[in-house]
Amino acid sequence: MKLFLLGALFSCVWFAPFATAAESTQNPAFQAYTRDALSLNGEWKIIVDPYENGYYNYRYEPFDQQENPSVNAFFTDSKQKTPSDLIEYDFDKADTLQVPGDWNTQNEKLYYYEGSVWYRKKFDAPKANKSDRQFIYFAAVNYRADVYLNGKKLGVHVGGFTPFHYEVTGKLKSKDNSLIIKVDNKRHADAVPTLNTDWWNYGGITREVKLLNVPGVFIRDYKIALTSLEQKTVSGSVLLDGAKGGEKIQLRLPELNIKQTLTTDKNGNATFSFTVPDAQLWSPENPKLYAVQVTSGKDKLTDTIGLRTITTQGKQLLLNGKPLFLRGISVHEEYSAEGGGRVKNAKEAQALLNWAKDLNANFVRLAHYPHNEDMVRLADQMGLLVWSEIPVYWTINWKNEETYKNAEAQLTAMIERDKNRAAVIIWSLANETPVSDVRNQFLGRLAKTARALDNTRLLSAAMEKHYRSDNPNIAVVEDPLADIVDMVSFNQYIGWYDGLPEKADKVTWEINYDKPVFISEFGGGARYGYHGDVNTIFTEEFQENLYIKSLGMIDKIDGYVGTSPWILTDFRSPRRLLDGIQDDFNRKGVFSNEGKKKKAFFVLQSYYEKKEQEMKQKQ
Ligand code: GCB
Repeated sequence: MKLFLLGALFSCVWFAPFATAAESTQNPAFQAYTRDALSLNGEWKIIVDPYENGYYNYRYEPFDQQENPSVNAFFTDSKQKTPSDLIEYDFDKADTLQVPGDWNTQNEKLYYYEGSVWYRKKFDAPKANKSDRQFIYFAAVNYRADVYLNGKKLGVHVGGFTPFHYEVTGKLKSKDNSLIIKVDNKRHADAVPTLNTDWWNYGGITREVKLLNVPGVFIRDYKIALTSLEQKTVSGSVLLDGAKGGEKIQLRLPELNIKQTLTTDKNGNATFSFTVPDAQLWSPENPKLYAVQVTSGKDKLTDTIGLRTITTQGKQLLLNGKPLFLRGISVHEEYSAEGGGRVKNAKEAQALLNWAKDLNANFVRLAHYPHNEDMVRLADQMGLLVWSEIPVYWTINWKNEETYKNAEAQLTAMIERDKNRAAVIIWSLANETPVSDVRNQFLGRLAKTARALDNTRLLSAAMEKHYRSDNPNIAVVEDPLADIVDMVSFNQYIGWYDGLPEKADKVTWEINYDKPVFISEFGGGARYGYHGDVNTIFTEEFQENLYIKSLGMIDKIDGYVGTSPWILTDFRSPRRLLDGIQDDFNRKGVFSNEGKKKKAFFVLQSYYEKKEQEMKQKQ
């Protein structure tokens, strides 16, 4: 009896509405992008299940905690054996959705849906050697994924924008495997992000799914960076999974004539360091990438990497030791030009980055969560510097340790995935979070984690301004977080939420940190094609004037090293309900959601052309 009670108590804790950190899968880094794999993208069967009928029995106990789960547990993927069997679902007859993809823009009935949808994919396992190992890899599922293979649970993952994987060695059948995911995008107060955001909560398997086949001992991860600009030293490490120690690894950068043989320690780890005196450094002007080949035993991993350093010196930002000005633009991972929502392939990512290039940008702030890997890899190729952030946005339950663990897991997964991308120069910890002791501690802990994982990049966070109490025309940025980060970044909306654009003529700034200053957001809304005078809100002229005034103001800020105005394109938000103007879109894009240029686009474009010339003259 006691045992039973204990069990009941345990299952209450276990089935909190959002997965606890302990429940959520631990996800050690896994460099999977360039590996050959069986794609599990394409058409998936789906069952929309708002009451989670396929998950809980009528006593609201999860089926997957029962020894003999009912055939009505959806993950059993059951079929009638006799005509009298009562089975109340049938994946074979169910509707379908495309993966990758959000469900909201694929099916009208799901436009506003927040809840659970079951996804099923059937596949045959590819032929493999006996000693090989298999992994199912998800590039991202928003927000919670309960994953089952052939009726057995593989695990739970929370967090909508980072990759995770499960080893399935020995769990695959040669034919007709059933992979089932319950995807749940309900929002929760204790989650990251929390209930309130200014973007659409797109649900679904939003990024690719694949089955990887690797040798018993394989290259799980590697890290490489230019660690000394003066000596041109490149260093890093390789991690073998399944290793005992003493394994040999070959590391090659053929174009630089680098051939190194490394030996693993007992944890399968091997470090390296060498100099590349003749290497070209990566920069927006010359985004030079070098091929890297890592081989060990039967395994081989290939990649391309850029070599550069990013540092600060007082108020200066330095790329490869030279002053850098960030001609930026903020970007949501959304491509609505062809009706779609979340970016679902490299072509859409490329379209967004091409628009940024058209602005003459050299920098994209990928807001407000880690974007897909295509985006970051394309930025590497196109010479666009990147700010990457986690969805620690507005209000977060700072006091809850589970919330902290969740944020830390997302930060870790973001850094682990993109640590070899030269384009990424900044990890951002948070956006517009109200100052308090608990928040400072929370973000302080995140900063420590980020620095321990990666000491070759800068840390920042989008902070806020206030006005001096004795002078309403002096804006101040003062935040304990500014002491922790490398670049003082803040969002400000003078001319939109804060007075009319003319106000920018009067305001001056007090930012007392010996650090570079970056304006991570400013902007205002305009409906493409809506015209009027500069004081008519939501017209292109209003937005154009706001850009002229804002750029004039921020240009005078001491230590100013760049900006990423809000935002590249109009994007869907449930907070933007004004009929005829917003129609569910935040209209602050310099492009419309169809990719049409508003007047403000041209203001920013010519400002960036001017800035580029100024920087060239200085060098
Ligand atoms: C902000 C937020 C951003 C919003 C934007 C707005 O400060 O960081 O997520 O979308 O303002 O449009 O209000």
